[in-house]
Amino acid sequence: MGFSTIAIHAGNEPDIATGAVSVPIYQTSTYAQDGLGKHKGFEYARTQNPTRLALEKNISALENARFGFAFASGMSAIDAALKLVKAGDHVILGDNTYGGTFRLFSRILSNYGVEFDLADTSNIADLEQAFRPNTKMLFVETPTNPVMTVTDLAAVSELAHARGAKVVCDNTFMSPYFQKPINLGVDIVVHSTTKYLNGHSDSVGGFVALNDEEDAEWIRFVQNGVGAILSPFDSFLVLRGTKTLAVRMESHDRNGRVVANFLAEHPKVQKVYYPGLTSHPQHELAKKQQSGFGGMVSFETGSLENAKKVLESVKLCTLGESLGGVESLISHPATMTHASVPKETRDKLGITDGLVRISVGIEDVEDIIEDLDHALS
Ligand code: P1T
Repeated sequence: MGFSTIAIHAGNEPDIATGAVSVPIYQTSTYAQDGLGKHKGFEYARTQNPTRLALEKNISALENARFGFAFASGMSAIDAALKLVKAGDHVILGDNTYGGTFRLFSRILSNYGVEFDLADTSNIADLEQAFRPNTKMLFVETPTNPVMTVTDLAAVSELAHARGAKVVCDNTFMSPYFQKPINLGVDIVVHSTTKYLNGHSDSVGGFVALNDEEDAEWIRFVQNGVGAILSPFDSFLVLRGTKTLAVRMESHDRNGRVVANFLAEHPKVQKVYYPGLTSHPQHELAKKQQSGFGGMVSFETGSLENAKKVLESVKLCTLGESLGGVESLISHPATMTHASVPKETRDKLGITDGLVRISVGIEDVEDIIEDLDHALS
C-alpha cells in the first residue's frame, strides 16, 4: 500500500458503535466494566484510550514499525525512549540536536547516573572513537536542528549494533514521508508530533515507534507508569494531521527548495544550510537516504544585529519557536531553541548569533520570497 493510503486508513476504521468515519474523541477517564476482570480492553484512560490507540496504529504503520506509543510532547517521548538505559550505561548523543534534547541529557539524565558523550555522528571515524564498553545507546537527529547535518543511518546502525548499542533516531524534521529510519536499521524512532505530523501548530505531542517486542513492552510500561500520555483531543488532531502529511510534505519540500536557492544567491546571506543544495556537504547522502529535503532552511546573516533586523522585519513569516506547521515560522536558534547549549558548543556547530532558521510553510512561495527579500534588504 502507498504512503497516503496508509496515512488515511491505518488506525482509522469506522467507529464500531456508530459507524463514524472519523475516529471519535473518546473524552473519558475510565470505562464501565461488565464484571470483575471483564472489560472491553479498556480499563483506565492513562493506560488505554481508543483515540490514542488509533493514532498509535497510524504512525507506527507510517514508520513501518510494529509498535508505537503517543506521548504528551516530543520531550516526553524522548524521555521514555531514554528509559531503556540504566544508571551506569553510556549513551552517545549527536553533537547537534534540538536544544531541549541536549538539556534533557545534560541537566536531567546526568543526575540519574547515565553517562553521555557528544559526537559528530556524521563522521563515522569520530563516532567510532566515542563508543565505550558500556555504550548502550546512540541517539541521533538527522538532519539536525538547526544546522541540517545529515547522518548516515545505515552506517551508524551497523556500527552501533556491532558494539551492542541500540540506535534512536529523532525523525521530526523529515517525518516518515521523507525518511524511514527503521528501514535503514535504526531500532527506535522518536518524534515531536507537534511539528510536521500534526502540521497545523495547534497541538504538542510526541511519539516512539519501534519493532523490538521486549523494548516495546517496556515503553508501554513507562507510558502507563509515568503517565505522560497524549490526550484524546490531541490524538484526534494528530490523526487528522497525518491524513494530509504527504501533500503537505511535498509542498514544504517544493517551497523549501525555492527558498534555499533564493537565499543561496542573495548577497546579504553568507551561508545556507539545506541538504537539498548541491553545496551541502552531505547532499549525496541526503539524496540516497531521504526521498525529499523538506522545509527547514537555516542561513547565516553575519551578526546578531543583521539577524535581528531580518527577524523583526518579516511580515508574512511569524517570529516564533516551533516548526512544521502550514505557516512559515522564523526563529533565532542561539537565543530561542538552542539557548540551553553552551555558547562555545553553539559557535563550534555554527549556531552563531547571526544564524536564522526558517520553517518554510506551504503558502504561495512567491509571497514567502517577497517577505524574505524585503526583510533582508
Ligand atoms: O516541543 P516538543 O514537542 O516537546 O518536541 C521537542 C523536540 C524534539 N525533537 C526535535 C527535533 C525538535 O525540533 C523538538 C522541538 N523543537 C522546537 C520547538 C523548535 O523550534 O526547534
